[in-house]
Amino acid sequence: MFNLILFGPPGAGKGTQAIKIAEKFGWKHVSTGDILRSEVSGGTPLGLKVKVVMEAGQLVSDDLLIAIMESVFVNNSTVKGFVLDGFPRTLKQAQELDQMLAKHHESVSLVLALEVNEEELVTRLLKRAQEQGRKDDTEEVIKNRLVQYHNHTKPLIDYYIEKKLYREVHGVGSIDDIFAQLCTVINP
Ligand code: B4P
Repeated sequence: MFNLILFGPPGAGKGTQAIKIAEKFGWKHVSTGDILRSEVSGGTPLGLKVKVVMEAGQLVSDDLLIAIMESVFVNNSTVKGFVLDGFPRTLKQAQELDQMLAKHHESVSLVLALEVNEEELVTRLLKRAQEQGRKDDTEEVIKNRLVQYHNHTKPLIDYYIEKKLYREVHGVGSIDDIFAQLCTVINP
C-alpha cells in the first residue's frame, strides 16, 4: 500500500492536487477538511462541535482527528494507496499516524510538500472566498490559519526530513505543470 502525505500551508493546493493524484494512481483521497466540513453541513454532533473551531481558523483537536483517521483506515483496508490531504497537521497526529499504520504493518511512503509563498496563499484563499464563500477564507481567519500552520504544522517538516521521507515541489504555476512535477517524484 502506498501512503502518500500531501503537505503544505493552507491554500497551497493540497486538495486540488490530491484529487488528481488519487485519480491517476487509483488511490483513496482522504481530506480531513472535507470530512469535517461535511459533518458541519450535515449538522451532526461532531459537526456542531467543530464548526466554531474551523470558522475561527483553529485546529480541531488531535483526539477527534485521530479517531476519524482510525475509522478511515479500518473501513478502507483493501485500497492500493492513500493520498492524505490535510493530515497530519501536528506532531501528535504524525506520531499517532505512524502507530496506526504500524498496527496494519504499513508505514508512510512519502511526504510531498507544495511550496508556495505567503502572498500567493492569501491571494488564492481570498479568491476562493469570492467563488465559494467558505467561512474560513476571510482575511482575518486566513491569518490565523497561517499562524496555526507555522506553530503546529511546519515543525513536521523536520520530523519527516529525519525519516528521509520529505520532498518539496514548487507549488506556483499552472495546476497541470505542478501535477506533472509531483508525478515525477511519486514512484509507487
Ligand atoms: P483544509 O480543507 O485542509 O484547508 P486548506 O488547507 O485551505 O486547503 P488546501 O491546501 O487543500 O487548498 P486547496 O487545494 O483547496 O482545512 C480546513 C480546516 O479544517 C482547518 O483550518 C482546520 O480547522 C480543519 N482541519 C482539517 N484537517 C485538520 C487536522 N488534521 N487537524 C486539525 N484540524 C484540521 O487550494 C486553495 C485554493 O487555491 C483553491 O481555490 C484552488 O482552486 C486554488 N489553487 C490550487 N492550486 C492553484 C494553482 N496552482 N494556482 C492558482 N490557484 C490554485
